[in-house]
Amino acid sequence: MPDPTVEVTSFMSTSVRYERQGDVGVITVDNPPVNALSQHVRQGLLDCLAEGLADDEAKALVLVGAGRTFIAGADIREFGKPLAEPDLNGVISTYENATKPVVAAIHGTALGGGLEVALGCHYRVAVAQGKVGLPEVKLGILPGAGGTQRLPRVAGVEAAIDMITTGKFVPAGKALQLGIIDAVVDELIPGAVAFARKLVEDGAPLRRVRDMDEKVKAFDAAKLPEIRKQVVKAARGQMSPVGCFDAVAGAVTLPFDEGLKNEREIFGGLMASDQSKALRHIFFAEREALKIPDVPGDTPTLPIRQAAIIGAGTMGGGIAMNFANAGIPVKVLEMSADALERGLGIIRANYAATVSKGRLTQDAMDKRMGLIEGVLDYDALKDADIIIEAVFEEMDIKKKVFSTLDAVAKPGAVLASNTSTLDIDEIAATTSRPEFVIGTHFFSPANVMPLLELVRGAKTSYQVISTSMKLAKTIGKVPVLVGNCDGFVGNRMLEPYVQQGELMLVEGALPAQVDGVLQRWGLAMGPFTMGDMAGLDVSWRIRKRRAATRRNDLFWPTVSDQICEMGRFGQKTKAGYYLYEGGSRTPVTDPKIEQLIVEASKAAGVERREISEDEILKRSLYALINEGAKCLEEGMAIRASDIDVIYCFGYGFPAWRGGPMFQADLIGLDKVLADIKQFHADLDDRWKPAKLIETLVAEGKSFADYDRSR
Ligand code: 3H9
Repeated sequence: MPDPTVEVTSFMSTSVRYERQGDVGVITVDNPPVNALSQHVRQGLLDCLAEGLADDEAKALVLVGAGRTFIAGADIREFGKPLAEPDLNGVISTYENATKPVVAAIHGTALGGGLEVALGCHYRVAVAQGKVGLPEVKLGILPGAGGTQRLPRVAGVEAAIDMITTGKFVPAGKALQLGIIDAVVDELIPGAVAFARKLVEDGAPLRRVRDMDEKVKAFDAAKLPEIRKQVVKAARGQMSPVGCFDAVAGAVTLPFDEGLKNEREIFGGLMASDQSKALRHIFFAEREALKIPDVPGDTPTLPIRQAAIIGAGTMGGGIAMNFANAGIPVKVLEMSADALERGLGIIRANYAATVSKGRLTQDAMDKRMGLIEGVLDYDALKDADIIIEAVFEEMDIKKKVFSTLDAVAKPGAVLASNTSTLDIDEIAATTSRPEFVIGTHFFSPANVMPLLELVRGAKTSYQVISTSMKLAKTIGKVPVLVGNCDGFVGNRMLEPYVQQGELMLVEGALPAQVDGVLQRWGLAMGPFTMGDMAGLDVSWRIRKRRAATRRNDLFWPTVSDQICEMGRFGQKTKAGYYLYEGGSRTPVTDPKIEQLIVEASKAAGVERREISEDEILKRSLYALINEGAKCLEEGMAIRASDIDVIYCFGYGFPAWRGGPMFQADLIGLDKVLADIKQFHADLDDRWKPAKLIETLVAEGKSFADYDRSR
């Protein structure tokens, strides 16, 4: 039913409309799902403003978003093509120069171009749950519609640099303190309309942010070089934070219009960069991964009101924290009171560390701890809607746990195994309900790492898949559904990658050299630093398990085994490939290990040679790509972009490189294939090219084409 108090004067655009509430005109952007600023919205904003200004009954105007949010930014789908008129900067300056007061009314998230539009309004109000932010940096660009010039004018230069170079969101209360908004209102439209009316009554000025330069003038420009250094360091090769900084610095050093021009120039360079393409790819890939082709989007999900975790070790504890953080009560089962107390103690210490850094209040910590209940008896799990087993990675132990669970868990409970390599069907077969069994491969530390590989067994039901995907989002994870094979997708790909690292050591490289090349390229860490962090004993155990079935015609390097035989398992034993003295996490080169590597070359009869940076990079990256292609052709990954999500969210692959499969397309699959073939000829059969790559190259296609065809 239309509201009789609202006078609808006309509908000029289907996505932006103008209505009047008494003496205040309301412009509503209605472009689901997030009111992005598509071309028709930009045009609608201009048309409705013109109508509001021409409406003699309207003394002031309010701009609001329909549905769940204010405007969440430019329409990212329009990027990469020539932008159609009207241009957003023009729309914003038209609002800024309007002859009646315009108030932006914010709920949900006012992001990117959305916040820039709000900053073009004369005043801004928000509901308490509203948030604002300029997250363009995460898409490899900068706020290109005046955000880098207007935000420092309202929030101050340091706060603006922080927000714009990190993309962090700021809640309404903080936004008010910073001066980004002018008031927090209880009810969105009534509050904004009342605020607008009061402006008219008070004869408040048409305040243009571009003219508000007290805060930028008060800032000491001499501080800029030092802040820039910090931004460059934190960016670790990503260009957009630095571009963002340089544009904000322009707000300090240049007059407004020149600052805008400077912003525009940097924006153009960033928008055209491969980094921005990569980051936009990952933005959409993360969302695409939620869509499972054969599982209907409207599959009903099971309610998850009570969770349970088996095992209070590092993994179990981290997983439990995810549930508590999301407000879901969780029971943690251990076999002895001592182990349980130790596990709960670690959780408590983790939370306390966050409190001490000021990132969590004591009250919130107490609430979260209150949601975690330690138990010692399987019987206590009988009410749980999901039970995640996080015990030792050994098939026999997991099987025992699952047959016990089958007897205890209520009908309809999801039974999940947190395994990183084991066969989920073999585990499911120990229960009478394999359709309720799914693999949940969390990454360590489980309370921090965003990726969750969900492993689909042969019999896992649609409902369990849908429930698990939804639950993963609820607990703040980035889920990717993968098939059931040894190592699933992420770890399966990691194996040939790490093997190339180990082979290169025997051929002539050293750990710090390999790690250094990959880190400089942007990876969070190279294979040896990563092995030391994860624990070298983990892969040692897996290698032993597979020793009987591995190919005898290939050379298998033994350096890692020898290091493990010395009792050096990495960071946890203060020594692995590197030394970690005094509990430090910084790897220090150990001449003993370098000697061991040189000896290993001798023992293998290999004459050590100089291994170039290019070779290290290609052999590492192409090992991932070739195995990734095999995962795709076997259907273990649904799409190439899912693999990119796995690598960027779980393995420290820089999002601004877009993931290994995106890199393959960027380099050109034909070039990648030619190099793989060369490695195959020069090195060994590990480099047999994946059939899918050969087929795609023969058809002149890329991984992205392959994704689109499915
Ligand atoms: C910008 O503004 C540049 C300007 O400075 C300068 C211009 C000159 N465009 O995330 P969700 C889609 S750059 C197009 O699942 P949530 C998304 O793909 C932009 N589409 O929802 C998904 O589609 P599908 C700066 C967009 O509730 C659907 O909406 N802004 C856009 O979990 C639902 O999304 C940003 O970077 C968009 N801007 O989270 C904000 N945004 O259903 C980016 C979303 O087909 N967006 N979609 O898969 C977000 O951070 C989150 O989407 C948001 C909602 C927090 C808004």
